[in-house]
Amino acid sequence: MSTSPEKHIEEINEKGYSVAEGIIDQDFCDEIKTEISRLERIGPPSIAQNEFTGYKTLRYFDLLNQGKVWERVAVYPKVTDVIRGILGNDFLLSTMGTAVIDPDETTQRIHCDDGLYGIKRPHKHLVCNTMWALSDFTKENGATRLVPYSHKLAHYPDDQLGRDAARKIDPTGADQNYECIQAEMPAGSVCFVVGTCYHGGGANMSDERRWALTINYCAGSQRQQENLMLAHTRSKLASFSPELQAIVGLKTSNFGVGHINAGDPKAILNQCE
Ligand SMILES: O=C(O)CCC(=O)C(=O)O
Repeated sequence: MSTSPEKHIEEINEKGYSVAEGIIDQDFCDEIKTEISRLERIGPPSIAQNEFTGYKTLRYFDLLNQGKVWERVAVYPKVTDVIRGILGNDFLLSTMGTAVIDPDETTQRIHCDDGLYGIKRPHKHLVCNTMWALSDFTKENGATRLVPYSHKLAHYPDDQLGRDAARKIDPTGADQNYECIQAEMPAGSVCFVVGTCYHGGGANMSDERRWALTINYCAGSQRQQENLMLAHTRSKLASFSPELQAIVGLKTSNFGVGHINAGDPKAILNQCE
């Protein structure tokens, strides 16, 4: 069973990740899976499949332009309560994707999600990812691999020094040079992974699909991975809930980042396209 947001925030700060079991209702998991199946019927995944993204992993993006269900995913309170404690009140939605791993997928390269910003480590929390288990995550079907305490390392995982440092944390065993645990969790759970934590998808050695989402948030000071302000028409933005409008970027952060003419960017909703 899941514990309080404070417990998860404490654990993320300490270990780099935390699993919140059973925080997504089964009905909601089913609704999301039905929506992913619909996306599959109407078109191919958004991203070219490659060694990093996986050859047997379905990754759909631009989800807020697909179905209404994604609007609820983005602002799911049991998730955003924890995100707020990690990234601050002015956090933003950074990118929403599916991460559905089919049988015979191999392990994904170990990486960290804020590596793309290239900021010298260690640094304060700028990104927090949430891995949503829509079906059980097991070692056999590719549960996310994580390197505990790696968020404190001074090097990125591609860096040889980073690999050595990770080995020092736990010198027993090796998996792509890292000692990983796997986020085994029942359907309806969410694994929070801070942007500095080394992690990667697992190999799916089972004969079943691992259904998952990767919903990624960033601090208000950072650029979002998906260009969410340009991805939606003004009328679409106007139809979002105030909370969703704020986290896609219709607000200023840190008292000034994201302004339009020194004012609240939300004013664009009253202007013509
Ligand atoms: O699928 C997973 O378990 C991890 C996914 C991930 O880390 C990524 O795609 O960046």
